[in-house]
Amino acid sequence: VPLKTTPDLDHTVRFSCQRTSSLVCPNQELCEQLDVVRKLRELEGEERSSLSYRRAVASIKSYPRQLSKCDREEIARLPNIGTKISKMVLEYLENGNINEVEKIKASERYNALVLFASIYGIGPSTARNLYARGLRNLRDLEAFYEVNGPPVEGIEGPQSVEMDIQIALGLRAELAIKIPREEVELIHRTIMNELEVVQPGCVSMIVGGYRRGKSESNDVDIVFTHPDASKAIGLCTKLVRRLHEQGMVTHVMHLSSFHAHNALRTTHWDSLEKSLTVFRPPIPNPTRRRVDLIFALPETYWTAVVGWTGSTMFERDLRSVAKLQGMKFDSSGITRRHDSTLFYPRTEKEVFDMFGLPWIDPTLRNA
Ligand code: DGT
Ligand code: MG
Repeated sequence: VPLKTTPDLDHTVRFSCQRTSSLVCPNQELCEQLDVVRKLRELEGEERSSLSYRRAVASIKSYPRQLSKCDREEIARLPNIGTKISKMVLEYLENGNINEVEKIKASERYNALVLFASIYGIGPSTARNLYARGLRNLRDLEAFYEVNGPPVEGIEGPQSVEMDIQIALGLRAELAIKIPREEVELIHRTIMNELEVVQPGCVSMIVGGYRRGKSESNDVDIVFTHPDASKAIGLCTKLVRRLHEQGMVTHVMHLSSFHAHNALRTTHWDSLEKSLTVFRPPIPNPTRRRVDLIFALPETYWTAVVGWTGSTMFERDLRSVAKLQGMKFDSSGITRRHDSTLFYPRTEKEVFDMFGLPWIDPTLRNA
């Protein structure tokens, strides 16, 4: 039975995990404009400033109706919006655009950094280094990383970040194509059929943007577990091997196994085993897709589901709320800081209850 969200959650509360944020909001274009500044600041390594814009955009995302230039007081009441950003908001409401945003969008540096950082493995600082070396476009990137065609298939996993980048760059044209919901579902069904062969009785959920209602995704994120913990361990590697044998997983971008979640408690293991793969759906003329497979132990399934449903801003605020309560939240569990007690919610709702948060439907976590 789907849980119902409190319809009128206060949009002026501080953290985005206490509010509802729909996929498309009444002030969508304004949010997209401010997000350009957020992105530039992030690419320039100005984390604090970037976070201010991210928070401001999230506040506007939760505002329930379209803002107009007469709404000065309403804007002043929105959380996380300071003088500078509120001026930009008013500029947009007066003129329909923001001068600073127009300048950023027209700049060669911004466009090159956005392009570079769109390649898996290239973060902001690498992007800036590449720009400083004089690289400007895709051809420059391909020449720099010596990419001339699709990468050799195999699941050994890259030995270096450069190899990650080479794979992502070699497959860029394919991986840039968005995945419609029906195909996300087909990929999920296909993988579950193969998993049933490897280990019967697993359960799973499609998470990420798909679960938040996006009509098209950049990748497919799936969280798995098995009710019997002893059967869940090591499954990720087995599944990836099987999918590779069936010709479906062509590359592994990153493979991590169990590692410590709480460094102070060596007895507890991060129960998330994950594999970031390139997947070729068994359909005519397939497009290769990025598929993230995340394996949790049964007791951490629900924190993994919450942690991988997103959005990134929602997750960030969930961690902040947890921290204010002396707790640590991440995808692999909830820990009380002072005595390292671990908590294992048995439903998704229990994760919210644990932090005194209202239930927010996944489709309203688009902060
Ligand atoms: P997209 O771009 O259409 O795939 O949109 P999303 O929202 O599915 O974005 P994605 O796939 O990058 O991430 C899904 C959520 O999973 C996101 O809210 C943050 C979380 N997530 C992504 N990568 C990691 C990771 O390495 N560790 C953990 N714990 N969470 C992650
Ligand atoms: Mg995703």
